Amino acid sequence: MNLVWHRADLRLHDNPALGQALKEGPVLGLVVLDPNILQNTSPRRRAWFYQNVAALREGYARRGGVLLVRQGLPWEVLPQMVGALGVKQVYAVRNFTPYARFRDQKVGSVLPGRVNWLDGQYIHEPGAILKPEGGPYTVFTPFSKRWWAARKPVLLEAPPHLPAVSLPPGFDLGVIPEEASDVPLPPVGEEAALGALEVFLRDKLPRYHQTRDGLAGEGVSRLSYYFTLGVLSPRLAARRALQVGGEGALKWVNELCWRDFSGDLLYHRPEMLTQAFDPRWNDLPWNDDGELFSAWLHGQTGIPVVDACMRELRATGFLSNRGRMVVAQFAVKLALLPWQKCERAFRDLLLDGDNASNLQGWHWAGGLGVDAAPYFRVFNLVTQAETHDPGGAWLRRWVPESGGRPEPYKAQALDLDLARRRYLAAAGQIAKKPDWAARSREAKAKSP
Ligand code: FAD
Ligand code: IRF
Repeated sequence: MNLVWHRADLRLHDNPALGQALKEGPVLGLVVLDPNILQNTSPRRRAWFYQNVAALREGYARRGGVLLVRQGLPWEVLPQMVGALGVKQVYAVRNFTPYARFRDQKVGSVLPGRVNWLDGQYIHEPGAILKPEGGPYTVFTPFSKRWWAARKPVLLEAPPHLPAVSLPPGFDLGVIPEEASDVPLPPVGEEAALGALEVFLRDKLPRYHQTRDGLAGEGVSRLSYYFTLGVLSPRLAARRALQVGGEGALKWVNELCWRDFSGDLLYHRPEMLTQAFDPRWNDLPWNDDGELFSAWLHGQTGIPVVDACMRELRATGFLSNRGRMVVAQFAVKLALLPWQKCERAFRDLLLDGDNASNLQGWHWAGGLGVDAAPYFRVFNLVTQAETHDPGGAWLRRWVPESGGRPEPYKAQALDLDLARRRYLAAAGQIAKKPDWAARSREAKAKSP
């Protein structure tokens, strides 16, 4: 008997860990409810995780299989399960966050020779796309050129049936906790995700390149919360989009490339969890103002576009990419709030909250050194709303006090002109300093 340990791959379709395990014989699925992860997240996100685990269990059951669930530290739970069930081998899809690598290294060391790591969380896994001369990319466009040119992985079908397994009599399958979410959750499970993918491809993909930037998030797929938990295979999604084809498809798959780029950045530079990607930006004059932070977080700054974004996010667990850029840039460049605190609070509100993508988004929007975004680009918060919510229907919906107008609807929590000047003065000084960290990395990459 072999074990498939599901983590950020809550799916049976295109699951290389399951595919490999099935070649060897009967399999049992396992999810370990890990207190290190679950105690560090919000109720809405726990609820989303639990419900997708329950859907995976149903998927196993429908095919004649079993998904076990246990609570505890993986490096304690897995050896117990291996012992109790006479498991020969464990199969898992590789993950890449700093915690995942710590955890998986520990599990590997308590089960030597028994854990098999497979690719499948990304289209091209972190570490796979390197510069011709070696070393990771820090700028998206050259990364993406190489990414597009790389041979794409072979996809796997969901198995129609799973071989029967016999468990010791009375063996506990394990309970999946129930937790109330403070926002309505999207339909759960891989069938729902695959269905939503097809609807998106049919209705929105053809015009995606023109509509993706709207603040209301109407032209986009809203599949991110499935990708984050691996309920939907990004490899399959990209393949289906390219089969449909057209300019929209190329743009959309390029966004999945951004997802891979995010994973790659964090993999090579785990210090971006707490430090600016370009450490010179650590020296911005940060302002840990509790009142301003709270006004930002609760959508009470008086600036309609910022408040609409944060209120929508609080109420739904989702926000458009444009909206995310606006509120992150406001928090970092204008409010100079400690970005680590904002990134964390923001992630807890997102159903799709993902370490790597969220960090990349914050570093990028905040001008902290990811990609080539110039520091001096600071959004005008009125024109952002006018351009990306023409007519103001989205603003009116989330900030009725604004009447749909992009100008401040009450005294602002921050004087924007002053803030902009303060940021540009400080950033201008920083940008003049030599980038020693980048030079030393380049020197290291070049040295034989
Ligand atoms: P679509 O436009 O339909 O794109 C398809 C998929 O591509 C997305 O589902 C997502 O997996 C990926 N993708 C799209 N844009 C990006 C991007 N810029 N970076 C990485 N992947 C991308 N995305 C997350 O999944 N989790 C996060 O925690 C997260 N935090 C962000 C924070 C900030 C400050 C910013 C600017 C962006 C963040 N993003 C995050 C990226 C992006 O905003 C969302 O992935 C996207 O808005 C989700 O909507 P969608 O599924 O409709 O995307
Ligand atoms: N993975 C697990 O193995 N166990 C858990 O309890 C997990 N809980 C999660 C909760 C939420 C809100 C998300 C993801 C998980 N995951 C859990 C998947 C993790 O992303 C994955 O384990 C990753 O490797 C952790 I969103 O770094």
